[in-house]
Amino acid sequence: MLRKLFRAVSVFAILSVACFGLVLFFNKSRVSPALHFKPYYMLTGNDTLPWMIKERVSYLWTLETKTPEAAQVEIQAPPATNKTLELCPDIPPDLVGPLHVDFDFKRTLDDVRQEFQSTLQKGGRFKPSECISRHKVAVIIPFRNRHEHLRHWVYYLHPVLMRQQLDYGVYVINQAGEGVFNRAKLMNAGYKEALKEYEYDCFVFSDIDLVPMDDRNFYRCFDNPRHLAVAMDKFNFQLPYKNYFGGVSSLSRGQFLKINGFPNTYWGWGGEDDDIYRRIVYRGMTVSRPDLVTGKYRMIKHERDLHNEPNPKNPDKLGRTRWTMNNDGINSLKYTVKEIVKDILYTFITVDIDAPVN
Ligand code: BGN
Repeated sequence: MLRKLFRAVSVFAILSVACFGLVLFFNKSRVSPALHFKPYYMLTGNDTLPWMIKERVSYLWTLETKTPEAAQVEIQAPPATNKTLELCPDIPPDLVGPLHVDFDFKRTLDDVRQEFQSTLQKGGRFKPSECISRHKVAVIIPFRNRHEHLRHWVYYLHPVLMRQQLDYGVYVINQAGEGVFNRAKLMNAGYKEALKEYEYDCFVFSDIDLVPMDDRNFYRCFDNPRHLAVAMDKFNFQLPYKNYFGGVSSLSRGQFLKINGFPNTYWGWGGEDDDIYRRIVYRGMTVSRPDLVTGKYRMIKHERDLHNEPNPKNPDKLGRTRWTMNNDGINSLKYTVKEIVKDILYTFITVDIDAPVN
């Protein structure tokens, strides 16, 4: 009887070992190469025999029951969580070229806010999400009582600046009070205020009533100061004169400082842009420009502004730029900030520039 029992147990033990051997043999090809050299149980740090057998069998069981897809997923690298962005290409890929621009449409500022509220950050700030921009640009707009122009400007310019993949902010510099207007001094104040917020390396100075007709006209900085508004409709899509530097221009921080910024003393209309042109030349730089097709602009028609009459003193001042530019500029700028309002479309900064009444 005892002998029978012993024989039965032996046969059962032999059969068990044989089955285990077979399972191991048939699953060999599905175990990763690393596991051939270093068995799974040796990787676990627990090497009691029953535990090893249990682990081995359950491991092979999981291999057996997995679908091929699931097994595939397991050997894939984990999905990248914080993808590193690359620098944007020098030529942005989504530019469209010539643009249709008209000012008849009755869009309100609120309409425009609605349109851009999901793409812009407060203060009219933007940076591309798909790459790291090569250009940190502050767009500075001297301003007073031109809200009807502002809505057109933001409507047309934001998409252009976005397609150009700029890391940019729009700063509307509003002259407080009813004194004589001073475009260049407002632009100096804009330069200062923008730099308080962000490390901009490029400054585009734009009149509020000028909209580019081609998105290949880059709102960025170049090796030399750039004049962008070279072909305005009001000048029959030509430069009005060879040294014209009005409307829209860009200067890097270094270029701006090299000319001591812009003059603060041109009150009223005319001459400050010619002064800036001279500063550039006197500091040994040239003016860079787009061609007359890329550089086309539409100007919003308007009545002449109040308190911005041509100043008869300004032509005379121009003759002295070479000497005055060292002491009249960013190094002598004085103004006070009255208010800063962060709209979704722009940062609106009201400044007191101590303007004479007449
Ligand atoms: C010029 C003005 C510029 C103006 C252009 C275009 C002067 C200085 C007088 C010697 N220059 O005549 O400021 O941008 O016309 O309108 O007034």
